[in-house]
This record gives sequence, structure tokens and C-alpha cells, in this order.
Amino acid sequence: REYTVAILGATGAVGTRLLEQLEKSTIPVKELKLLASKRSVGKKLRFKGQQIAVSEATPDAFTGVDLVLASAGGAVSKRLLPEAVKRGAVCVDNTSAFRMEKEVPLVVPEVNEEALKEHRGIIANPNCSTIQMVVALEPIRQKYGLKQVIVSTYQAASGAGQSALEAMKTEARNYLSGQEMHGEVFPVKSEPKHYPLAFNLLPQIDVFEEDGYTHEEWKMIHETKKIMSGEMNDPTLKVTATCVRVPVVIGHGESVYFTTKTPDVTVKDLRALLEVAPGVVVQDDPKQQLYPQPLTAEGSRATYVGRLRADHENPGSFNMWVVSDNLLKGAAWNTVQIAERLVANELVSVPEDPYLG
Ligand code: A2P
Ligand code: 11C
Repeated sequence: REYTVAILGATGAVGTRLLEQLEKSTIPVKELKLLASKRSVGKKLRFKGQQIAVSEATPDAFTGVDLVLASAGGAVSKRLLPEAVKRGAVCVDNTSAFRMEKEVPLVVPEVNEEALKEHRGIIANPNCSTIQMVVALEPIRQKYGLKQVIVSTYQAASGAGQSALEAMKTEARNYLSGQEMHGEVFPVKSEPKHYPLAFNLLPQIDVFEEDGYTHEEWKMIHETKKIMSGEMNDPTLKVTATCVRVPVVIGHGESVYFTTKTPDVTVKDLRALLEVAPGVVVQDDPKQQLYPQPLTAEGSRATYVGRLRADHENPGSFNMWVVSDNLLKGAAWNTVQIAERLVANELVSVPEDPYLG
């Protein structure tokens, strides 16, 4: 079977990578439709040597489409994906629009591929910072159990989208030419206050919740639980997070502190496990100053793990440093990987009781 595929948000930071990852994937594409806002209509993008013009994303644009890969923001997904499902398309959504709905599987193939079987038309791709963390933690959870996870993130500007990334570059140019930096986009465009990100650190990603956590931190906690245990409020897996935006272009870094259920686990055990874990590349050799970095992870589908250390003050607890390309494993690659697994398992069809939002 060959598939008619649509990319919703094809012109964006993730959308352009969806195109690249789809081109490299095993999915047999019969026809590709590129969809974005009115602003981009007629713009051409390359796919397998062909120039394809972008069309406006409207409900009827999904007629005849088998598979939608969506990354045009949560509001656009909420409005258009139910329309796509009604027209018979299975949607893999990279936004946060439907992630916490119980009818919507939240999938990282290395962790919970089997959840795809339950889909009712929409499958959600988790947040980028959640994905790379669960890829690194799942093999440990499976073998030794996990009691607690404490994560601090160092998240790249591109996580906020293409225009935000351009804004950071402008700030940096202004700073280096001795002009004043005007923050206009970070930490969150729709918030009243803005600060420059260049040469700075912003401990706010997304808006604040009532309890003082940001929504990005909330996502890391609840998405991790839903992916690993199927239950967004699982009290047996304790997770807490601090998310920080850093002036890096691509590649999120994470300092992950975790405690296993099994006692007497050693760093050597963990390293051996991670060395054969799917999607993981261990880069951990202090003598050679080898450790994961955003610049070396950029462009790769892998999740890199290094700086593995035992907490000598708390036996059974460990530190590790995890880096991945937030636009690839964190977004476009995980989305296309889900689509590949749907195709391989013949799951590209909308069931009789679809989820319509
Ligand atoms: P456009 O380029 O036409 O604005 P990013 O995450 O890099 O900011 O990209 C967002 C993506 O979502 C872009 O492809 C953008 O298209 C698309 N998009 C934004 N608003 C809409 C909308 N109302 N309808 C369809 N696509 C949209
Ligand atoms: C960031 N993690 O770095 C965000 C971007 O829920 O898919 C992805 C937001 C999401 O800003």
C-alpha cells in the first residue's frame, strides 16, 4: 500500500524537518501535500527531487489524505485534526493539543509502541524535552525500576519555533555590535514581559501554572508518567522538573538525577544497559573529555547520554547528562518514526469510533 501524506505546518522549524525525515523514511509516499497558513500559499519546498507548492490548511485539504503529520501549533491542531480524522486520515500530532486525552496514545516508539494499537485517529507526539529523557530512562526503568526522577533542562531557542530562533540571532548580533538588545519574543511571545535570550538564561518556558511550575515543567512530569506507566498521575513514579531556556540554537541538554527501585545497581550496569538501548548513544569518557553536546548532536536522530555518575551520598541514585536534537528525536523524527510504526503494523486506518476532540 502507498500513502497520501499531508504535512501540516510544512514551512515551520519542525515542518521542514518533517519533510526531510519523511524523505529518509521507509514510508511509501504516493502523494505529499504541504499545508500551512495563507501566508505561505504557493511557496515551494523540495521532496524527493520534486518541488511541491504549499496550500492553505483548510478542512477540505485533508480529503483523500491517509496520514497527517502535524506541527502548526496547538490551536491549529485542535481545529483541523478532527476534520482530518472525519475525512479518514490518521494524524500524528506534534503539538500539545491532545496529549493528555485518554483516547489519544502519547508515544515514543522505544518506550510504548504497543499503545499505537489503541489509536482512534489521533496519536500524540510528546514534548521534545520529555522524549529524550524517557528514551534514556526507559531501559533503566524496565530493568531496575524507577522511584524518582529530578530533571533540570537546558533548552535550545529553536524549541520556540523558527521566528523565535531568528529573534535570538538578532539579539546576539545587536549585543556584539554594541547596540541594546530588545527582547520581544522570549520567554513567551503572548506574555506581557519579554527578556533577551542571547547571552542570558531564562527559567521560564511556557506560561506559569498556579503552583509556580511552568507548563513546560508540568508537561515533563505528566507526559513522562503517561508514556512510562500509561497514567498521567501515577503516584509511584515521582518526577519533578526545572526547565530553562538557554541561548543554544539546536539541541536540548538535560541533567537527569534518578533513583532506581533495585538496590546495588552500579554505574557499570547502567552503562552496559544504555550501550545497547534502542535510540541511545553513550558518549561517556571523562579521560577523553567525551560527553554529549548540542553542537555534536545536531542533525542526529539519536539521544546521547554521558556523565553517568553514582550519587555517593545516596546509594541507588545517579546523575546523567542527556542531549538530543530537539527538532529531530524531540519532534520531526519521533513523529515520522511513529508513522513508520503505524505503516509497518498496518494501523493507518481510522476506526469506527474515531476520537474527534
Ligand atoms: P506559516 O509559515 O504559513 O506561518 P514554527 O513552529 O516554526 O513557528 O512554524 C509554525 C508552522 O505552523 C508554520 O508552518 C506555519 O505556517 C504554520 N501555521 C501557523 N499558523 C497557521 C494556521 N493558522 N494555519 C495553518 N498553519 C499555520
Ligand atoms: C520548547 N519544548 O522547547 C518546547 C517546544 O509541547 O511540543 C515544544 C512544545 C510542545 O519550547
